[in-house]
Amino acid sequence: AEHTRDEVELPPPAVDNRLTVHTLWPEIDRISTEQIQAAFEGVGGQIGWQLFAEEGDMRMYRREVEVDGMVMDPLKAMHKVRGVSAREMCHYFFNPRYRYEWETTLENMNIVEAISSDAIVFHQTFKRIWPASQRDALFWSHVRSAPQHTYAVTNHSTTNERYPANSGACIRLIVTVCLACRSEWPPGQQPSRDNITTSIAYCSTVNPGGWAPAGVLRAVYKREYPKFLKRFTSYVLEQCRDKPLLL
Ligand code: 16C
Repeated sequence: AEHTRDEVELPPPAVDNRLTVHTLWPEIDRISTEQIQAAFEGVGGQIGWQLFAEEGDMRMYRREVEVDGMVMDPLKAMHKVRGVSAREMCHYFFNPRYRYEWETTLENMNIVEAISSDAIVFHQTFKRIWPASQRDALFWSHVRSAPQHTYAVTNHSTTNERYPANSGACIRLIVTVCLACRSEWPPGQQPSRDNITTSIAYCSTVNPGGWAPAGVLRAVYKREYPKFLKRFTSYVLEQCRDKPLLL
């Protein structure tokens, strides 16, 4: 059968062999496993999580954490989307081809190393937040499948000799992000665009890496995280419209 270009680039159902022989593999495997597990743990009953945004099925919580006066508030968001699969959601989040189309904080993105079909190292510069210095990030990104129709992308900061931190105009921020998605459909039915529901758990911790005013930073993320999740989910819905469901 003919394979569409999208189909051959979908997140693979099993870990790519080229990744398991890479020096980063033990770290990528450990952090991805931890992040995916934590992503689906609820925020209810856990002390310190505050709801700060709610719209339809989307809920966003944060914990206020400051280290030496720097805001490092962890974020946890839950959402539900009908009509797309977990694998499709993760495909659009992981694949750099689509990033400029949904990522509004981005100024520039470079591929530092294409490790495998399921792992890439990225260097990104972000739009400047006045009055702070511009930020950049260097991180690996890994997409994998997990039991119960789950796919997840984990992004975690790393280092690279060719991209030294704080050497130019940018301050290097440190990031750990996980987008975990799980699909469900009514028991006994065939999954289709009409009956599939995907639950999304998005967790993010950003260490600004250097001084940034706490008030400005909190105001920016309260606006930008909801904007990102709404924009990204509607982008994926739009991309998948009239295409066959890929599980
Ligand atoms: O997860 C997201 N995107 C992925 C692909 O790009 C990847 C990115 C992670 C980096 C997230 C840090 C973004 C910092 C941006 C700073 C500039 C924002 C300017 C916006 C004003 C127009 O995993 C989606 C990421 C959604 C990000 C929402 C914004 C979070 C702000 C957190 C505060 C950062 C401290 C900056 C210190 C000045």
